[in-house]
Amino acid sequence: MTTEENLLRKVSVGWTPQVLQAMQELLDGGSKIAITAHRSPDGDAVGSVLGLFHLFAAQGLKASVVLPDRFAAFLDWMPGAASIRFHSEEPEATEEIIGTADVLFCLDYNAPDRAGSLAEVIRTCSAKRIMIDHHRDPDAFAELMVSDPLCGSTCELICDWALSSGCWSDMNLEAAQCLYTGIVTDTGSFRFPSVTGHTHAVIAALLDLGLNHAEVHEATFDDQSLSRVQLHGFALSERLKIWEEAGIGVIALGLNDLERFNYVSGDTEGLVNRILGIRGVQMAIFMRESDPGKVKMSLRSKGMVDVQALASAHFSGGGHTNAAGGVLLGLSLADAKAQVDAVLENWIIEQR
Ligand SMILES: [Mn+2]
Repeated sequence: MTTEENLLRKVSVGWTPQVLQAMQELLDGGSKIAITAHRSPDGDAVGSVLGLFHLFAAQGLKASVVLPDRFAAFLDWMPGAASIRFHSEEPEATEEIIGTADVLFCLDYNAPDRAGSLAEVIRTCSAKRIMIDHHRDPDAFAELMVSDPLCGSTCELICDWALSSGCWSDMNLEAAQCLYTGIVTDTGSFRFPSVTGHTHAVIAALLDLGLNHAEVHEATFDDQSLSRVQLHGFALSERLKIWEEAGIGVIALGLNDLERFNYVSGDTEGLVNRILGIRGVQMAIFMRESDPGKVKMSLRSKGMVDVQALASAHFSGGGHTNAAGGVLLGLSLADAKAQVDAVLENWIIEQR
């Protein structure tokens, strides 16, 4: 059995022959292709849109990549990043791209709302929508859906598409670097339960193509500003509240805290995982005042502790069992903290 045949046995069940054929038909015949991902794009969002972009390019297909807003600077190094257009910066031009597309790829999100300011044009455009995603409870907004909540990243699903559609030979180094980045970032560097033997087999195949994984890690993780590292130190030493018996840790940062450390978008990424790294902590919550009256939340957990349920019930959010996000609107940071405290007190009682 060749490596490729071996890899094929475990590709996501989302890639049925029917879906593969329907997608191929949409790509054939000079269709105008646009690729999108969710707002506040993370490594998996940027990695999957650019990975697909490079795979298409290798097949002679030109695609436009449009994101709702800019991603954090630690992803700027990714090949093709400079060709991405942002709705926050060019609203009319990017709506035109999506509005006139024949095929619209919706990557790493499963409801138009997750694409923020692009939601309306995604919902109303005449393009055939192809959703490729791994979040739970998808909206049925796309004509073609590849939804696999058991898969650790959208980038792995894109690798699976390359394998199952027979275009793995188009996997160039640019695509490999982008897809590797998304898999690494969405799996917490291969540590989350969603990682499978197949995940590692796909990574092995990318390495065999000549991918320099050490370079990717260095570019992605070892290029932090001093003020960002100091903000993390401050947050952990001055703003962390631990609920020792319940195994919960909460950090809340206000606009004044962020200003003090010259905060730029992405600077608090990973902070929630530092909380989860504390012995005995089962649930980690990070709160950030993003505007007056708006507090964004990141939740992480270990094992069976379901932060997705908590986020969707109380914080207008969602995600995965062990990683979720949410938001509190119309509250000062102090009031938001009080509300989170109340929710957690109830949650602790329910767990008894
Ligand atoms: Mn993802």
